[in-house]
Amino acid sequence: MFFIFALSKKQSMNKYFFSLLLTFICTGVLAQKPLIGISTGYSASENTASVRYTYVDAVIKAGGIPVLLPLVRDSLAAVEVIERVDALILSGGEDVYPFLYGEEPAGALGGVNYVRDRSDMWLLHSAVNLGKAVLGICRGEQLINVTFGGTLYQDIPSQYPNRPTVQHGQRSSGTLPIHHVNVVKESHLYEIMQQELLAVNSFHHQAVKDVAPDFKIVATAPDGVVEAIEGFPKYNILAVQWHPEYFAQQGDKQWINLFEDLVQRAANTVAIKKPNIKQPKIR
Ligand SMILES: [Mn+2]
Repeated sequence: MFFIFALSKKQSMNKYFFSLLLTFICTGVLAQKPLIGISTGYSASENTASVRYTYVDAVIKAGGIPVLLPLVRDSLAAVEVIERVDALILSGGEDVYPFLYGEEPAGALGGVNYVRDRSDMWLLHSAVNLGKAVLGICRGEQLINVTFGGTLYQDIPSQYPNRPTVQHGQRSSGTLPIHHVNVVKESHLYEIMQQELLAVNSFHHQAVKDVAPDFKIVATAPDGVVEAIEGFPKYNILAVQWHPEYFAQQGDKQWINLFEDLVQRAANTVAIKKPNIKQPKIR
């Protein structure tokens, strides 16, 4: 608008129209910054929706606009929300409800939040149907695996074969990497990170057991625990077991790249006609 007001009366109409055109082009460029929806945690007892600020800052640093998504209570609400964002981050949180992958609860199962499981599954289902890019983080990764037909270890320390040899439930700050992961070289994750060995943080006691059809394991911890899965080329989904947003918030360029990848994938939406995905059905 400054250009328009700065015009003197002596300037020709051509210049006026040129300035107007420039304003529209600038506005158009700014409008292309993608909206990145972030699923939030839900507390029934506190009546709140919330998410750690690390996610918000990571998206901003990657050039996206973070949009916090509160719980959706039906599939239609999920479609309405996902239609308006360009990509979805499924954030961390509670254990996934074991009935969703056909198991009875193990003794060491942590707290579950079925209302949130259902909401996240509807959001994911909508994102896949509408061809929106997805990044799953921690619980988000586990929920993606379960939604597409995979299973989980409900509790690594008591269920993982031969016992895990590295600490997955770290007791130090999330800004400190606590174990390494080996990245599969033929993977989208490797294309982003350009490294076969990554140092990551770890705040989980559950992990992927059977990987969902059409997904592949793209990173594992030294003890073999699954640390990342992806659904390319069928699904526009990358999911990691660690919390890259802590490192991105600190300004670590390599980890900001992971969120920039989501921002880039957000611009490339292709609708998939018949997703092979389960609807949550619990009685
Ligand atoms: Mn871990």
